Amino acid sequence: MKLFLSVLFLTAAAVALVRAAGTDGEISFEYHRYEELRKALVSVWLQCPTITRIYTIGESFEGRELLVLEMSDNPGTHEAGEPEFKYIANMHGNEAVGRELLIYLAQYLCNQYQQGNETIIDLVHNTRIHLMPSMNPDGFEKAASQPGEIKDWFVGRSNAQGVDLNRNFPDLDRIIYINEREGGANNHLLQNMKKAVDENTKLAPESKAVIHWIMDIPFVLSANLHGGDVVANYPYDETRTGSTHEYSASPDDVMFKSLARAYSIYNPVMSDQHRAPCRKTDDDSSFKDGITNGGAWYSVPGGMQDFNYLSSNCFEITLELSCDKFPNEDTLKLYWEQNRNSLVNYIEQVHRGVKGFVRDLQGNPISNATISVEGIDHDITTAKDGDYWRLLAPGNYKVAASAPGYLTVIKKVAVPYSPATRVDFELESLMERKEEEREELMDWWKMMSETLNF
Ligand code: GEM
Ligand code: ZN
Repeated sequence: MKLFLSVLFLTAAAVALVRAAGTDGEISFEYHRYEELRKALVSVWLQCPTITRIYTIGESFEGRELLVLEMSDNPGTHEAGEPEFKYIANMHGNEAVGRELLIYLAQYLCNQYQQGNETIIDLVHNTRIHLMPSMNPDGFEKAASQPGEIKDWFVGRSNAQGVDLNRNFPDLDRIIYINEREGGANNHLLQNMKKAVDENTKLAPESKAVIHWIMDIPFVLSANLHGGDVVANYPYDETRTGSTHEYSASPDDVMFKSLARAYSIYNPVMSDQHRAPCRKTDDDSSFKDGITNGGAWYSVPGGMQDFNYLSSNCFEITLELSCDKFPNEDTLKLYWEQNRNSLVNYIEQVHRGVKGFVRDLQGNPISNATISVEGIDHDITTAKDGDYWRLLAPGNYKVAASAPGYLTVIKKVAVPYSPATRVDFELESLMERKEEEREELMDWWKMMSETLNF
């Protein structure tokens, strides 16, 4: 309600703003403080009302809204079979480039949609895209309030309670590493623990809000935008042994590399083999083609990236976009140009692998069915309408759909680079199977007794 009212209030102001600046269709490359960020999102909504929606997932410690701009041909609803994507920026409040890039991305997608760009129209029609420019608005205000153009390296990184949000997520890596050795779940490790999340006093409000968001929406793919280096970082972030640097492959290592590369390849700075490290003292030895495994770079326990992968169906990578965390305003246009194609191409990756529906023989959707791929020890599950998306690199796979009380079905699938291969499953209920067998037996007895004249 509060948001709705303030949106209405902002409407007039934003219309005036759009008209005054004559920015209809243009992007203004400047920093946006909290109020300006709100206005910028509202003006995208005003310009593209049929394909956008603004919502909030909660509040920061100091009460600022955690705003999201959604883009879809049907804003506000999950459409059966349509994958969901998210970008989150500025979880470290002092890392300002990602925050701005998501505002520009929203403006760009809206402009291109209106101008008839077929690629963007297809993307918006076939994907539900969520953009959260700032996960740590309090930290940003603190960083941005520093006088002068040169900002301190750390001021505003944490939230207003002093919590580093990228160390604040439940450390599911430790659980998965035990399960790998001793057996146990290989996905959705936080199942039935929503209450424990709510009661956990160590979780910052920003982390809590994002955890609920991840649990509530069937996200398929995501990226987390940071700054301070230039690389696309993929799971796992935490090393198995606890050592500081150690390649830490997830079961989806091949696909994660491909996803990270899909970002870096269109960013000329990120993919430059001869790029000098951001600082002479930096150890970039794990970087290749603009990508790195998280653990190989340095171990991060309690990060958001691995939390996505281990608690939900969502694959997330971490994008480091600039050597400076809070660069001069006049460089923002350059960062946009370096990242624009990467940002769009990365969203397109959500349409790879295998996708489809799991239903029973009557055609009813089976939600929470398990989709497993032979050789990859990480299952995903179906959403409410029985719809699923299993990101996979090109190759031949055996994909199984199973659910308690049903017979498992296995299918062989050839997966190209893209688009996703459609594979639907029809599962026979074990109850039905038993009933069928009983009827067959009865028929047989009837026939026998008739022939033998009992
Ligand atoms: C990082 S996150 C990205 C790097 N991940 C790993 N495993 N090295 C952090 O949270 O420390 C960097 C940043 O703050 O941007
Ligand atoms: Zn960061």
